[in-house]
Amino acid sequence: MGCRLHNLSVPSLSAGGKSLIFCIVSEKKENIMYSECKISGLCCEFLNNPIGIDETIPRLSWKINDLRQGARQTAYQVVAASSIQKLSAKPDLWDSGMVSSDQSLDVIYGGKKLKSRQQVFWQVRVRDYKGEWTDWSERASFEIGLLKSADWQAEWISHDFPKLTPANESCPFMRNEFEVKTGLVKARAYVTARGLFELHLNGKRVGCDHFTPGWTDYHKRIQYLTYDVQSLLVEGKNAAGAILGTGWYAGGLLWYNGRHFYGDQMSVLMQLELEYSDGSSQTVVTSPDWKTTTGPILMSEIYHGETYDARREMTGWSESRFDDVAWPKAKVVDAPKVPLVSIRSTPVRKQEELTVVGLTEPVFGVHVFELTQNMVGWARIKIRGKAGQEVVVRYSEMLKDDGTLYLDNLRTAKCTDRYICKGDGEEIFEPHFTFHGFRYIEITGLCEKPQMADVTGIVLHSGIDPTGVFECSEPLVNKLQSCILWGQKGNFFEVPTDCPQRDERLGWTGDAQVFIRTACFNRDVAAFFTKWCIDLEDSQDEAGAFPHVAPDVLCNVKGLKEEVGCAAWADAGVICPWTIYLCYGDKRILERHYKSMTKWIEWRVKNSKNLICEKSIFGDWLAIDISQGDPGRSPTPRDLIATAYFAYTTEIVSKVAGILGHTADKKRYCDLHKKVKITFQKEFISPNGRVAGDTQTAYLLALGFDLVPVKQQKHAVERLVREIEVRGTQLSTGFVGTPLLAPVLTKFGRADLAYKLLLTQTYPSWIYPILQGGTTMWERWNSYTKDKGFGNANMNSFNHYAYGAIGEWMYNTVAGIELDPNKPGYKNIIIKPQPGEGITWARAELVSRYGLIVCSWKLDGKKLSVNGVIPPNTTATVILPGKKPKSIQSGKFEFESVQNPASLTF
Ligand code: RAM
Repeated sequence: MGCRLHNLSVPSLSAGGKSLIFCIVSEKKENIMYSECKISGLCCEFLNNPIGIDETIPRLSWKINDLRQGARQTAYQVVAASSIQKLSAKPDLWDSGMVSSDQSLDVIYGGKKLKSRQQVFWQVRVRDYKGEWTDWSERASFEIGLLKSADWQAEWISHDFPKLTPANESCPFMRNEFEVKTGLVKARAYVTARGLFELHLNGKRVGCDHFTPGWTDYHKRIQYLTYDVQSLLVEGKNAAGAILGTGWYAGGLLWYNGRHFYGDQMSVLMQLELEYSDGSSQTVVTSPDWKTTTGPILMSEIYHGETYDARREMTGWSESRFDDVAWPKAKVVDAPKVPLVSIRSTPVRKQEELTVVGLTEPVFGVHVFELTQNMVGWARIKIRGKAGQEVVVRYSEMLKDDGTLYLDNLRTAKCTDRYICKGDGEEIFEPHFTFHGFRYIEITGLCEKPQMADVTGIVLHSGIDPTGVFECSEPLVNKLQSCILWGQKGNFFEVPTDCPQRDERLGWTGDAQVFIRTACFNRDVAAFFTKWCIDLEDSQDEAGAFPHVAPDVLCNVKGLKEEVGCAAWADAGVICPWTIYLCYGDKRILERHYKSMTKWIEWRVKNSKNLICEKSIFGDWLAIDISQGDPGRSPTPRDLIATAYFAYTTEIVSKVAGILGHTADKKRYCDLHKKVKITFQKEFISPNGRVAGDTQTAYLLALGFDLVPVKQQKHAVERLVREIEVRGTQLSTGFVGTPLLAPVLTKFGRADLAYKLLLTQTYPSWIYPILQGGTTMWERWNSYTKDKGFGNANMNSFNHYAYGAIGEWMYNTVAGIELDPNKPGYKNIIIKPQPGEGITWARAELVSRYGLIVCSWKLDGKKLSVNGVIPPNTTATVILPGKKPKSIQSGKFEFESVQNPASLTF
């Protein structure tokens, strides 16, 4: 339990601003004042002391805290036992012995076979670079969940009232009572639902997770959660209760008012396992003995909001001695035919609170509250009203000129909460199974004037801990970083979504693959993407094509099923696991998805004509020069986009084959990559370096994916530069080209131009939306302009992270922290800041899995000073303008180089 609401404010983005990492690290009580050498941060499968995991050969990781220059691990020893006592006395599960190795991440558990419910306590000690052993670390633990279907004795139960219809959308409440004997020593609740669930025990909500059991393709797998509930139980009579919501399973999904995508009846499964000091055990399960009814939640839908009638509250409904005589019995329903799997990532939780900074009444009785920030979650509202009085709460990201809510971009999503007062003095309302994307909250139906303090913005998103800070001398770029981060927070909601406000909120594959590198800088998304890569693989069709969204809910939409395999979107199936491997050093994600990656490449081979691919449904989505207003009709030839991506992902798969030791495959994909590259060159590149289409995106793909022959590169770069300059130094790219702009210009010696584009303030640019009032990334460069108003409402999200993919370049080029693909997970770090005109200092921090990396530079005339920190057990290669690359050991570093920044050469 013990959830804390993190009230993290955005760090002050000035040179002297407080480091966000410092706040986070100290909040987690990690020892950042390193002593000689200590071990901390023990985790298992990216999670701290997880319970209920289903990896039977889990991997263990730790961090080494050692301030000494060159500190590193030279050996380790891990011990594991089935109890704390045995861990100290004689570990009965595993003793790795002394292993001479610097591996501190993902050490594979090599002890006795683990079975369902097995609890494992473990510790590690390491030998430092001076040959001295540390003390044993603090103890950590992990616990296996229910591995076999036979482990489940509980039955799936449902409500006994008519199936969900628009007329009956009430959320079922379910309950039962049970006895707990004396001497309870352990209690676990294993729980899941078809729909969303809230579990209650003795009047208290279990855990602090929301939107559980999360979103997977429920036709393929359903996640369950495990909670330690010992502290919620009492000796004697106890009660358990569950509330169910429709969620993604049975609620509205997509823009045509589709419902019941996976099923039309919600159901819950709960198994409470109790262990006593005398060695006995007891299991409490959902069964036909449970009772069910409807309560105050008359409707709660992800897109549409919640209607809550407080008069119907049933005080004490999940406590013992509650009178449920009038409640009908629950009914047992068929168990799903798909596996139940343990949740793999940290669920959605309340993460921050935002206070109201403005309150207006643009129309009599219509109260509009303003937050500082466009956000995702809901509003907590204090209300005083008469019994039966209905208060209506609506949400919007923007206001119209008259100060009322701009709702057009929500399309069919109603995003409306209704609260019917019980008339009991001050009442506090927060919805249950809905979320909204908003900066403004409108309340009507109040009988007295509200106060600003009556409303609070509750920010919800998946558990993705902060890892990155970026700041520099240009406040507008710092604001851009803040917009990117809020775009990530708002859209990392169970799956990486495209937008959190309208009737969509889907796991668009293209958006995710262009943003994933940036996401990995800002936040710890290892577990989040480990889970979503499974969703991706689940969504792959038999033939090997990946769809536009995962979980794939577009497959039933007329015409869309045939569209699978779209370049840059479907390629997420290769790029996402690969990026997680690079950023976190996780080889298992490659092993797990290797087959699916190769299947995708083979699909391309089969569906190409002489290795030219054509499938690029969305083109360079939302590029500037789109014809006939169709966002997919960009002037960059579609076959060029598709063939470029074919080459790119084939090359990645050839590398993966090599890493995994599949020698024959490696050869096959290396050869295939060469052939596709030659085909691309013949088909799309003229002898003088002109790339078909002559668009920025065409050059960016060709140069960025290394498809241009060396002798033509100079010409291709010149044409790319010309294309940018003839527009008055402006970009024309869409979702496909934009992420490549700054990296490609930098790679080919034109970082100066990348800086110019970054700092451009006119349309189209990253800064332009900020000058129009943006606090998040927008779907279009001109989603709103002060002179022309709102863009096409049909597709106009004010919280859309795709263009935020520039964040990767801000971290790795402006600030200078980059990974080394040959030593992934930042085992070797590339420190390569590339200052450019207009910025005089920059600084980034990144909490890698090895520890904190810092790189900070400032320019003083021609003098460039760079300093920072490399974590223990890693090395770095420092590459500074005009200097030879230098290898350094862990610890602090400081360098100077004298160079004219306008002519920086690397
Ligand atoms: C829209 C969204 C999404 C994009 C697709 C093609 O619905 O903008 O981001 O990937 O279209």
